[in-house]
Amino acid sequence: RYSLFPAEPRWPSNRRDLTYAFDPRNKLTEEVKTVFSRAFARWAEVTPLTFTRVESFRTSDIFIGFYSGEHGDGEPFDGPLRTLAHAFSPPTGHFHLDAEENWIISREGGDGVNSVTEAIDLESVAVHEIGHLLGLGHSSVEGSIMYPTITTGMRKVELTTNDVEGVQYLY
Ligand code: TQI
Ligand code: CA
Ligand code: ZN
Ligand code: ZN
Repeated sequence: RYSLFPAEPRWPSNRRDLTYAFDPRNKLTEEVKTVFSRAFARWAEVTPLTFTRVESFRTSDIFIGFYSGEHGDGEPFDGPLRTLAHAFSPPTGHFHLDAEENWIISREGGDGVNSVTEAIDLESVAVHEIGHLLGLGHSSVEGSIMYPTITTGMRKVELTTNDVEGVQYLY
């Protein structure tokens, strides 16, 4: 079953068209940014929410950035593996990723095998963290996006019925 945060925080009904921006200090490539837009699109498809990329970091609703170690919110990253990313519950919008992971972008329809040591699939983590950004906690359903396990190198990006039920309860 899906879970929510205790107070069931969610984006309010007058904020259904959300914007997101990338920390300009990261200088991300268009390829990396596209991975996030694909991840947002998966949640937009099953909710009344829309997600639009904007250039202006700070005035957006959702703030995405890659950081190393302590980065100002008291939840330091820890180098390769263990903590990969964190996202805060609504309506905060902070979505941080550990810059020291071996992030990979895997192909649609790929065989899930790759040669990068301890690779972490960026889109899989993005889809999971966006679930947290929208107010979902962890799910007990194995194989769901919000199930709290990911296998290195593996791509898991399709929302399951249980993920959809959780987000549709909120929105
Ligand atoms: N980061 C944890 C996570 O996103 C942070 C966290 C721990 C958390 N407990 C929480 C967030 C409870 C909200 C509520 O789950 S992580 C996965 C996993 C992580 C973990 O870096 O450990 C993914 C990031 F476990 F699901 F695979 C992404 Cl996909
Ligand atoms: Ca880490
Ligand atoms: Zn952080
Ligand atoms: Zn999680």
